Amino acid sequence: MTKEQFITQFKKRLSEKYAMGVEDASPTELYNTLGSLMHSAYSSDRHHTWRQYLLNKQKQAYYFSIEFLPGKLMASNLLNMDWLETVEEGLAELGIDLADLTEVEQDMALGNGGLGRLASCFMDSIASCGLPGNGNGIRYEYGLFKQKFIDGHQVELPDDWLSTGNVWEVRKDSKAVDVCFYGQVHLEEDANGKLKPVYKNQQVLRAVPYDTGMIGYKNNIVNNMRLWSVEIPNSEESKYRSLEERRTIEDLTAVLYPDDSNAKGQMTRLAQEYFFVSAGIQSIVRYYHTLKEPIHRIHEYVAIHINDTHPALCIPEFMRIMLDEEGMSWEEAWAVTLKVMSYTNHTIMAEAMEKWPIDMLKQLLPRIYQIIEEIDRRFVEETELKVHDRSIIDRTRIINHNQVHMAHLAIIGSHSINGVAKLHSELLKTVVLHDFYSLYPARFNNKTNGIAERRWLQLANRPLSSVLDKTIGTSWRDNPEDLQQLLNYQDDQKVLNALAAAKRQNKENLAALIKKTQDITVSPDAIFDVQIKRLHAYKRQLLNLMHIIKCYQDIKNNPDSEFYPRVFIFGAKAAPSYAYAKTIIKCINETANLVNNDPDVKDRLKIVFLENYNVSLAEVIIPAADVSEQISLASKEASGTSNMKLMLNGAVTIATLDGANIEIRDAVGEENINIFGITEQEVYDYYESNTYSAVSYFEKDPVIRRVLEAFIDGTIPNIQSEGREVFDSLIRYNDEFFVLRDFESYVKAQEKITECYKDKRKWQKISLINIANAGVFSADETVKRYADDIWQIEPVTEYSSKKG
Ligand code: T68
Repeated sequence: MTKEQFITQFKKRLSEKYAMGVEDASPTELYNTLGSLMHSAYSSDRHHTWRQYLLNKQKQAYYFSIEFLPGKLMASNLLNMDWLETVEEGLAELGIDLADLTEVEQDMALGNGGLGRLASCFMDSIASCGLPGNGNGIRYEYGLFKQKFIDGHQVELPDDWLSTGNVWEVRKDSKAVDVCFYGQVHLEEDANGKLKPVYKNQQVLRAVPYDTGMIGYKNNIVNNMRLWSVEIPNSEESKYRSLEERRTIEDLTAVLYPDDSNAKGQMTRLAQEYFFVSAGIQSIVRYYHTLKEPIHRIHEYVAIHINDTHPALCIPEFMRIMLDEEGMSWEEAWAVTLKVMSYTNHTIMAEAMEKWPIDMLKQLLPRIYQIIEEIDRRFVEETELKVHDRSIIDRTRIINHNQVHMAHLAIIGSHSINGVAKLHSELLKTVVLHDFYSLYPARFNNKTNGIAERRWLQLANRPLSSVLDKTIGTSWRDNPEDLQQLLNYQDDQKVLNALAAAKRQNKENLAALIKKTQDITVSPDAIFDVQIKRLHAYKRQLLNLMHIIKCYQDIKNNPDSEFYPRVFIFGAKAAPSYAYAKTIIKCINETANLVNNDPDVKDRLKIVFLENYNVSLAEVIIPAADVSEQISLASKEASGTSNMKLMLNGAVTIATLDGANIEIRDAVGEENINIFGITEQEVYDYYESNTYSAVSYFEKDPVIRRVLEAFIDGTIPNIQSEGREVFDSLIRYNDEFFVLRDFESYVKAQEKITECYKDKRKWQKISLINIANAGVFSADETVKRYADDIWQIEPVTEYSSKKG
């Protein structure tokens, strides 16, 4: 498409849609016009992709995830369609700035953090690699809450993201399916002597799919992300007489549970899980039948991926359909289920491991519960023959202590179980899932996470992208590993200066946003030190805050001493019922108030906690970061992905040896990253010996004492109860995440960073080395490994007649 063609089509579409010319149209109208033009353009590719998969009878993967976090889609769709430049120039000619239109789009925030964003990076990469893979999830009417700070406290407001419409989705009424809950079930013999379930008093709900095209990068492939929404089926209308009754049904897909630490709203959450699982699997099986292949070969055409345990009901639901609807024997059904299913674990935190009370599962999903019971019974029977020590059965079976263990179900029913970084996958084998590893060693594997480098570099950081193009050519845009070529320029002052200038531009951009949204003035000359991730005790935002307080106290004690200016930037949401996380937010905000307004500080220290951290904000923060804070307690962060995004954008990492930080260190070399803190082995040694004493650090280290006293002695105003809570968590409750243990080495690593930053040339070189080595973390590579090792799917080749 030429620029002229675009302009003509754009004006025509605007006139058809709104009966208007460009001069009269609002940004929203212009945005909708462009969106609808794009949608029409990629729809034929989408149809074509689908036809190819069908005609080739291509094996397809389905990524089941209770969260997707795509952010905004306009710019990334334009990039992947190869329209970006043409559209930008065409719009400019009409006096329109594309950036003003993308402002209109609301973030699609159907996830909490890493897990949901990973799912969306994978969607982009799967399509971009030409792989037949689709997403399956829930179309929440409200996204993750909008975060506001009132008096320093987090307040949650609804995120009504659909209020302005959604140009990318297509409602597919013809593909709706019924999903059943509650009632009673018993088995009866049919005419052939087979046992069949007979149901009474079921609640039938309608699952309606909304499909969003997942556009591959310049390859004309468009896959599908299918999100399900609940409705009351026509046949059931008469049952729900009051608005209130209807509302309880419709609430099923209303909100995303932002909570992974607390058991509130359990029944709805469980119903949500079954709802999207059942709808997704029914639609897959229905599609499979159009291929006219025998049902016992379904694993040759379908791979289902269980993203964390939330979709683990895929296993009994798939069994149900194979048994009750396809008439398979248990053995046949189990054999195909195992081959179809695979599972990724994203956490070692025990409290995030899902368990459901038996009574609840039985009541909500009686048939599914029967099937889980039988899976459990057979697992016990089979395992008894394999092991000497019976206690392993108690630790691994699905149903135990009145609860159903979803991770156990996912592991027992999947042929592949992977962790998300090398260390994490090792810990799964040796500690967290060790019993399962001893039973099924061949199922365990690692797939280190990756990021969509198109979004996180090409789109988010155009100044850097243009320096890269000029220095190493443009091949890195297709093949991020080519960023390695930048290593040839590590001593080239001109290139280093150009990189520094790009960083400067991004910092000015962020500084402007900080001024606009928080009314805080920050200088781009300062070090921009960034910690962006969900707020959680194990991620240790508190360690960061303690270091900031130490810096503040140093300045106060010695106001004329030299202190290199730093801006500490936070972005984080706390789960609404996670009180401690909210306490930390309050403490950071009140410290910010104190420090930012203290004349003694003379602007050398600034603290900015950006409200409502989300994908769009990340796209502004990450390119501007100098320092990347990856400071979780070793062993606790499964992988992390902001660590990869920040490195790709030239930030220098300060990190513990946790998650993918270890692989980042291996990629850049010890001297180009700042490692501190105890190792995962030391953490486990402490657990074993029970010798950690937080209070001893408080007693023997005057710096720690001074910092902690600031929480309770009024130094930081307005945190009477919060400051006490933090103090107690460390001293009274012995500092669960070893913050005091790591404090001294963290401070030293921070001092090293400041010294290094002062040596501009050295810093720029380290930054370059980080960019150059970030290519290995491309999600394209990650999904190719999933495709080869787990899903056994292949990229499309035009109408190959592989399967006749
Ligand atoms: C994250 N997990 C990991 N979970 O914490 C992070 N959990 O290390 C990793 O990089 C990322 O997954 C991708 O693998 C999550 O984000 C959740 O958000 C979550 C939500 C509900 C329940 C449990």
